[in-house]
Amino acid sequence: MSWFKKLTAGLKKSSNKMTDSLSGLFKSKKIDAESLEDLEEALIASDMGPHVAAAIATELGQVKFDGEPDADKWRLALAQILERKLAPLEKPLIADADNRPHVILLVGVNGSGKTTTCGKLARKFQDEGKSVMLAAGDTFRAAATEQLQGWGLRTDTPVITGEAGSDAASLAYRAMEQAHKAGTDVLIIDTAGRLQNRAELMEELAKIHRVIGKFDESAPHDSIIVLDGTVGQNAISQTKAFAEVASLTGMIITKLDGSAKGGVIVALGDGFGLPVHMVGVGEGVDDLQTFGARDYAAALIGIESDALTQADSAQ
Ligand SMILES: Nc1nc2c(ncn2[C@@H]2O[C@H](COP(=O)(O)OP(=O)(O)OP(=O)(O)O)[C@@H](O)[C@H]2O)c(=O)[nH]1
Ligand SMILES: [Mg+2]
Repeated sequence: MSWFKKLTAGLKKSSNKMTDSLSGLFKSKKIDAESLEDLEEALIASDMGPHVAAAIATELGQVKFDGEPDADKWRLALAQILERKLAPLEKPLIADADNRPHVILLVGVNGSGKTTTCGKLARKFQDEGKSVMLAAGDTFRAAATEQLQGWGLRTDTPVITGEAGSDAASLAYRAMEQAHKAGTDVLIIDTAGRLQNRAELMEELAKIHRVIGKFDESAPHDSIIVLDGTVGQNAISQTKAFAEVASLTGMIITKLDGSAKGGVIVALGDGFGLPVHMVGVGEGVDDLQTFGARDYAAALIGIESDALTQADSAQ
């Protein structure tokens, strides 16, 4: 299955919910206050947040159509608005060859998909011809190290590990030394999942950050929060909390295959000024894709991405 098909299939729960509640609106030839309110509710239900949903509904109400609007025209107009909102979030994850190594730190709450994303990222950079090293910075559980070692085997990537219960910051430092010595292009550091309200665990993250910076003051070059795309608005408070301690530079949103809350990306884009580097659409090593506003907007509304490209070139 192509990545776009996977994303569209994955976001079906989101787009169905939206088109269901929009069907009344899409049938009508003109938009009245009531149908705009329905639209707003549908957007909120997909987890865009009330503020963004209201802005989008207002914008759609002001669209001027050539001739009579029909369901397809409404849908396209909405997708265009979403694409414009999402476009500033696009920023591919690039490993700078001047960094030896380029260090990527992955943080987030328990189970958001950090370890899996480490494995997928290793594959991505290897596909680009870069050498990669993984660091098992989740030293809380022995099973976490084994899980990352599994990804190391699958992707043929060396994994730096420490004893269970050992200091995660020292491990990160050691991993940087080894990656530097080996001339590795990219070092990806996994960390233990932590709830944002556990102050001592959040402080540990700040320490990992500081220690990495001692080896190379420009590192970590990317400090990325991995967010579970099915949690909806909770992703907002997670990002807020992690941004403070981990100097976040970007986001990766996982589990968008099968999320009814795919609109949350629109809300995340509104609040933090952080880009969405990539999105996860499955558990396999290749199920990680660079985020594209056009594809995402189309998938969220359940139309073909080509429809947006054609509309764009027709203007
Ligand atoms: N469907 C789907 N599942 C995913 C995706 N990314 C991760 N998962 C699954 O989510 C579960 C948790 O993933 P992990 O990578 O272990 O998450 P984590 O953030 O490392 O978890 P902790 O280390 O416990 O904090 C696993 O079952 C993964 O297979 C995705 O994009 N889609
Ligand atoms: Mg993990």
